[in-house]
Amino acid sequence: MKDYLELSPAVKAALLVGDPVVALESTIISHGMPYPQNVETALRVEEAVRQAGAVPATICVIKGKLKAGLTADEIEYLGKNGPAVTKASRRDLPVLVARGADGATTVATTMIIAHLAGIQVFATGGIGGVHRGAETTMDISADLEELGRTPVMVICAGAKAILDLGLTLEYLETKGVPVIGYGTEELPAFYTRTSGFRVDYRIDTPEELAAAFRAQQEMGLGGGMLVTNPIPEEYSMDPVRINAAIDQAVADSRRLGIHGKETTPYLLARVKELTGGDSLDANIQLVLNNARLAARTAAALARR
Ligand code: PSU
Ligand code: MN
Repeated sequence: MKDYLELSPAVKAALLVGDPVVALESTIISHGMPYPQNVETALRVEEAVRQAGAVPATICVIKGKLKAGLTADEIEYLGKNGPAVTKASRRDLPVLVARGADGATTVATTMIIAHLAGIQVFATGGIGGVHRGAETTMDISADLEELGRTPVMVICAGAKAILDLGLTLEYLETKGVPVIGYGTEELPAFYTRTSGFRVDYRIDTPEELAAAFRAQQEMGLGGGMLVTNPIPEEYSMDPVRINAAIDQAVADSRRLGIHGKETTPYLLARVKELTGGDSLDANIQLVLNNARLAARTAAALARR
């Protein structure tokens, strides 16, 4: 498997000596935000990781290679081509790699590649989950299965209410994935700090996050850990407004018969359209916030 992997010089050097590294995903660049804000954000997030004392490893598939650590040109390429780049989840990897093709990695695929590279901490915006209506569509993101099997800590701002948050938590419980609230008892809902659902545990420091992850792995439990970090108060959105936009987006996707891998990108883009630029600003700020926490947690894990 290592033959398929290509690390940037900075990532390789850091991993070799045990310095902290933070994985970052690329579907958020290609499918999660419009150009050029996607590229600007990806570069700012990398800088935030560096400022907080870790090496950023943005992950994607380029010409069939599983890459950890991208150049600014590679990030520009992913951002500029946007949805024309294949959104690559676990099931997409075999054919993309065999063809020498490109792919933007989802949370699931980023976890796979991070683990292969030896990276334990990964920061993103929101994860995929159980979609509303999944009891008939069976639309459940491969991100949840990956959290159940791959030993990477994923730091996000919770999940968007485009999903069924209650069912998403049930699924994670079944898979044995600890859901941690960073400084909160409540699951944050991406744009808002609250959702009405409780997390499993509240943890207040990067050191305790690191200790819990270390215990999970040393006991041989395997699987990942989900850390949900609420959006900073000053950037959080009005729940009534954002939830109205989300309900509208879900109704539109049903009317249009959107399904499969198109569902999440459609909903993300539609919510953005319906809320103007505000949701994009919130999105950018929460990713930066997660990147900083991930860097501090990776540093705590490296300090043992
Ligand atoms: N949710 C967001 N922003 C995102 C995604 C989800 O708020 O960018 C992306 C992530 O890459 C995630 C993927 O892993 O969508 C999930 O897609 P699906 O639901 O098709 O598994
Ligand atoms: Mn799906």
